[in-house]
Amino acid sequence: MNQELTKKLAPGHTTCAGCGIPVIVRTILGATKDPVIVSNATGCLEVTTTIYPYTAWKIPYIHSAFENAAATISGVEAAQKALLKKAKLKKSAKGGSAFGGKAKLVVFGGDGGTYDIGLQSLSGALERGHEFLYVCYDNGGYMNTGGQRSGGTPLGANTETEPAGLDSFGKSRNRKDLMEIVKSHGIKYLAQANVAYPNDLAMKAKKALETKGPSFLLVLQPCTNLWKFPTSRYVRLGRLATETNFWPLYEIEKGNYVINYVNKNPKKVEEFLKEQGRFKHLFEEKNKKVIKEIQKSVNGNWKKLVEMSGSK
Ligand SMILES: Cc1ncc(C[n+]2csc(CCOP(=O)(O)OP(=O)(O)O)c2C)c(N)n1
Repeated sequence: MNQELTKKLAPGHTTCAGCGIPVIVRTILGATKDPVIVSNATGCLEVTTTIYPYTAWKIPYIHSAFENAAATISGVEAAQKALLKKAKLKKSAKGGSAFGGKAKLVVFGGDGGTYDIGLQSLSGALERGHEFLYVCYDNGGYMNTGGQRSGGTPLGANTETEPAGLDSFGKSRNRKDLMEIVKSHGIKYLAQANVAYPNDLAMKAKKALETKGPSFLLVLQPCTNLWKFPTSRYVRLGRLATETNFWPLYEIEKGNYVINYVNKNPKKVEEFLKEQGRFKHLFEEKNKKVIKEIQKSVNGNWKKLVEMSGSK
């Protein structure tokens, strides 16, 4: 494996075959040459990289509880500021030494840890204006514990806690609009990305890591376990999410919206749904109205985004 890529997160982890979480972490951390300190909420990334007595992390790493990963990094930032003030830390560290100079501070959390359980600590850290990057890798469910629904699970998905059956078509509500929630804190940079577009993700990571103050990235991470598709379709499926406008790529920089991938002829959302076992039941006659509902919401969200970005 390319040594540059594995400088911060080693290959010796235990994520599922075909999981994109390590790609997300390496792409984002690869966007800076500065030292980095990571705070990680409990979840798939944490359990697969820190199996006692081993660790796949080659940089300072703090496993935080589910609800306080952003509070942990707030403390690290305050400590770093104090050390800089006392001249016990250099403003920049040549050669990437972990403790020699000012580090970039990054949080990783899953959608359960971000949309739901850690939202209060994220909100507090954003509002206080700490300088850090928060990354939510969104696989649409609480995966480390077997696939419960989260505030990020899409309408109609079959999950362990809102299963599809005789009287249920799966998740009964739309996803929370996490980007708008984060935006409302008035931070300078946030963006929605997708692991299937790594160059776009790297560009956004660089901007986010150079932002003075808090920044935020919401990254789609197709989960072979929950979404139920063959690993060989991983990139294809990720791209379908964007090609159907289900998961648009966009940035909000100082309040200005920029769409990074414009579909002249977007595919129908059905194309994305039909590839996944978690939406299989929607193709039964009695549930087809839910597909229409999803398409309606995708169209509405896209229209809003286009209006916000001022493009046609
Ligand atoms: C307060 C609290 N509630 C529940 C748990 C149990 N728990 C640990 S990891 C996890 C799922 C994490 O889901 P998510 O944040 O989406 O990350 P993923 O596992 O999908 O990477 C749960 C429910 C916990 N550790 N702490």
